[in-house]
Amino acid sequence: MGEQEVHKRSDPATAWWTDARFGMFIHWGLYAALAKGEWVMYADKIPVREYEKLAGDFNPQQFDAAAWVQLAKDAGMKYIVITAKHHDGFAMFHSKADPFNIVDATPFGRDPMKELAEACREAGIVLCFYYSHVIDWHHPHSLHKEHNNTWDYNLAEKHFPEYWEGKAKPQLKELLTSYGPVGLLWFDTAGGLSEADSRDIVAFVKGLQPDCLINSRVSHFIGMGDYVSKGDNEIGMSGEDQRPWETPMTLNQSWGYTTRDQVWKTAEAVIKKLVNVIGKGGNLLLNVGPTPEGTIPELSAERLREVGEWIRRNSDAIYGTEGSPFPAELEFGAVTTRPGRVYVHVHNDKWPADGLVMYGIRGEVSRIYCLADPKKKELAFRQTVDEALDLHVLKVELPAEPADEHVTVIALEMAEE
Ligand code: H79
Repeated sequence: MGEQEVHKRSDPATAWWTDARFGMFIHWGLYAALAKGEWVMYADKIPVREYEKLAGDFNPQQFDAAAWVQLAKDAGMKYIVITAKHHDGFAMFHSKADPFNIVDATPFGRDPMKELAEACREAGIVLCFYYSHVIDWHHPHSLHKEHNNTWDYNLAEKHFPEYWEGKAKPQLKELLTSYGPVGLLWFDTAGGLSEADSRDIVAFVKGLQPDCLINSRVSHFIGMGDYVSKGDNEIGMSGEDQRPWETPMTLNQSWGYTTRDQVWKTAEAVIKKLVNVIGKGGNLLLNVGPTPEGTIPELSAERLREVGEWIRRNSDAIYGTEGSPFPAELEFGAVTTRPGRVYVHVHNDKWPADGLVMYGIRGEVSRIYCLADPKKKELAFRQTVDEALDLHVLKVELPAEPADEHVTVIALEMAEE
């Protein structure tokens, strides 16, 4: 681990982020124009000169930063991570380091990152940037372990420092000096990056913005970055990571805008994933793929708003909570906690109408109710202890029907010690 610090959940450096629990990932770039996802240039081996022509027609007139930020807010998300540059090498911000950017190369001519930074500041949402630091199919000298542009460029002629010093670092400097405080930098696919270059980029970022967090994908060397990025769509197991962690997840099965993939998660599925992740102590970063016109597809927006309505009824059980203290996964849902409270997130399709039974709650419980119930009507319960077996059992009488949609949170108030 070297000089890298190990952050715990309570660490002040990462506290804003671990408290946030839920963020919006946005994959938006030139690739949206082809509506085949963000890997289209690589998959179709589109020559750089051809791909550049997309910029000439890229004019997302309907882009409205305030509307995107409002959607994130409505969804109950506290931070936004947007692709400032994905693997195609196209900067979605005004870059002096490379004219292949949205301000200089398109008729649109606006800087969406600037507009988002302002909208986020006004709304109290933390803005964060995704930056593809190793893969860049546009630059002749970017060099990745496997996914290179080999149709335009000869691998043998690549001289990585020209990309690293000439584009990656200058653009990161632009992102860290022109848009106000950046909550975190989300790096991806570090395959082939040396340990020295990984350390170089971490030091470079921290030198410009010491409070900017960095995800673990900055490097393939274990332990780097301020928190662990799980694999794409991977949730993991309880207690698996010593450090704070985050699951990046798609709403359909793609990241960038596509018309080919129409398998969408329902609001119910998202809520269940969210409580699964936060019950294990992680964050969920949920992706949307805006259109070339600059809008977030309405189906995604509708589902996110429905998730947000559920979160608003249950916010006490989400923001600033810790994961479950119980080692085993609960078959009916998840648990989050905060001092003096235990929240049991029960999946409605597993509603135990004949009573909720919890093992291992040692403290004395004073009050139990459904969080979504505006009257917070108390539920009857009984605590028993078999001292010989050290078995603590809590049995709660539940209403016949769940009190909320999809997942019902049962709040346990603990008596003062
Ligand atoms: O930004 C999103 C992805 O584009 C990115 N990570 C998330 C957050 C990512 N980069 N690399 N990968 C994911 C893994 C690469 C998978 C591949 Fe493929 C399998 C590349 C080629 C075969 C997926 C399937 C992409 C093209 C076809």
